[in-house]
Amino acid sequence: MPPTVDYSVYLVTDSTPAILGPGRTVVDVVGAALAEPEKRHIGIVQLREKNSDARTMLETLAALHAITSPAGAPLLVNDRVDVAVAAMAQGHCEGVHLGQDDIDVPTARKMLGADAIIGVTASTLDEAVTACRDGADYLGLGTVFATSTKTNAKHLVGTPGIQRMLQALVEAGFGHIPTVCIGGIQTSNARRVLFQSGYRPVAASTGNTAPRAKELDGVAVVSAIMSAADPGKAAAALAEQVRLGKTKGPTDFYCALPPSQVKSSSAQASPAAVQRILQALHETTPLSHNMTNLVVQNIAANVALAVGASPIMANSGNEAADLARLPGSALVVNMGSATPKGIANYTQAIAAYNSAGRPVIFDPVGAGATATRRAAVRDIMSAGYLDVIKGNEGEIQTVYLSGLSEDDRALEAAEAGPHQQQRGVDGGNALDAAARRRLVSRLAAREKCVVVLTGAIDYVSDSRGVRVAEVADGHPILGEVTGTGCCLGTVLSATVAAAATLRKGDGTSKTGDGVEAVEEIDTFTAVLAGMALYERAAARAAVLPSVAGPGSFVPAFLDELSRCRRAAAANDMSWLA
Ligand code: 3NM
Ligand code: MG
Repeated sequence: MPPTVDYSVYLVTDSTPAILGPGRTVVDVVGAALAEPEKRHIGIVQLREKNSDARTMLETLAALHAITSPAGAPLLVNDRVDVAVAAMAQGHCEGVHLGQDDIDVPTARKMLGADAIIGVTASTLDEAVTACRDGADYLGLGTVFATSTKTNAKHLVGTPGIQRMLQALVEAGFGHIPTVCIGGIQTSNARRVLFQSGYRPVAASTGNTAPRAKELDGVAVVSAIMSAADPGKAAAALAEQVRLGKTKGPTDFYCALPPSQVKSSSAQASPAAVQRILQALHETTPLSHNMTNLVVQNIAANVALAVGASPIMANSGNEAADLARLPGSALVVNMGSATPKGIANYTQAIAAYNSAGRPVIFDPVGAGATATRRAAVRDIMSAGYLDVIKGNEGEIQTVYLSGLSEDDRALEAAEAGPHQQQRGVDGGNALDAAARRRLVSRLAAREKCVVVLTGAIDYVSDSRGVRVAEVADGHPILGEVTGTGCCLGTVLSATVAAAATLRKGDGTSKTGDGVEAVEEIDTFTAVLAGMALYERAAARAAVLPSVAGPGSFVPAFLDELSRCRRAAAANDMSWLA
């Protein structure tokens, strides 16, 4: 039997100068990375040399084993079963890692014996399940994100692809086989990658026997450690992010209800919870950082002020790190005027907010309209964790389809009807109520974030895809003023940021007036609170005697937003009735 391994941080070496940097060797860097063996930040090491001869590899393995062995980390060799056989005979190696073009697992097992660790890289469901059937001890799943370390990466699978592979393993009876993911994993994204990749079946919707959940056991990295100025510090930081990803997910993700208690039907925020969140908003004045389109800058800033937030309209990604550090800040990425430079700014800002643990609201404006925008959606979706995705039917459908494999897309098309080519930023109206519910729930469960599909009735799913709320408030006049959809994103940034201030570091609620239950203050509830304020204010303003049409509606709407928020802060919720 191979030894038990801690796969949390799996170091894969690379000796190319571009990765290693000047004046250092692989042995130097591995030595620095494992410098604190008692802390065991790295559980396993793989020597990966694509252009080295066997004799040199054996020498390097001997030098590495003198470091890895005292640290309790097994040492594997990439691709080369022949080198592994020789190194194991010398006592300098514990196994091999095989790609799909290398010697097959059963043959490698015969060559290396039952105690060798044999790992396999898998990019598809088939490869993953087959490797387990063949007797692989663990799997490396990827490529997760584009990486300059492996330039010939064939399949970029993203976190949804990892999730599907974990599901396939569970369903094939291989839920016990450890897995790591590889490709573009850094300290900045490890936490949310661990969280988003996890397969967590929705027990409530599958009936009697709940299938088992499966999480990644860890991450495999090259550049995150091999290129780090201080490899020991990098290993420690990465180990900490993996630990947090396994236990808590992204900082702002919070859903306290166990699956057995959540309702699969409608859910609404209680007036007490809405009041508590709006009061927190009023008292803390969270920063709403908008990276938004040219059309709505002014009205979105005014809406932010009206609901009690502090708006900053800043489209440069360079500013994001400073803004993300401010207490209570939240980011809105609205891709309405997306340009290639703009998209690079968005992804930079998303990474900064993810690192700071602050919420991100994504508004995929006009997502399906052009090939450029569809590409932008893919770039943004792979840039980081998005706490809330808000859009109309066409936009949400585009986001959903963009994360599916070709096969799954065909299945979806057969089930839900063909995806319409989106015209401009119009909503699209192909789906009935049941299909809209299913869409928000599936996208939310896959991305593990709150999803809002706006329309005459809005559908809001919690981040498990279990609770789907319907919001049927608002007024048709909102459709006669430009930017009212975008402004909802700004309001949601304010309420989600305010809700975060009501949570303690461990994610549970600070006790508040009238709201005892911790589940009341999750991101889902914060979104429902924002929508309640926005739509009720619109409905109230639209029927005022002073409002004769869209022109006079706008100032009345701003007044009502401000009035309702101030009333909530003063414990008066009569406006919501
Ligand atoms: N294998 P970095 S991606 C070695 O997809 C390797 O199988 C991959 O490097 C796969 O951590 C990869 O620097 C490179 O992105 C990972
Ligand atoms: Mg290989």
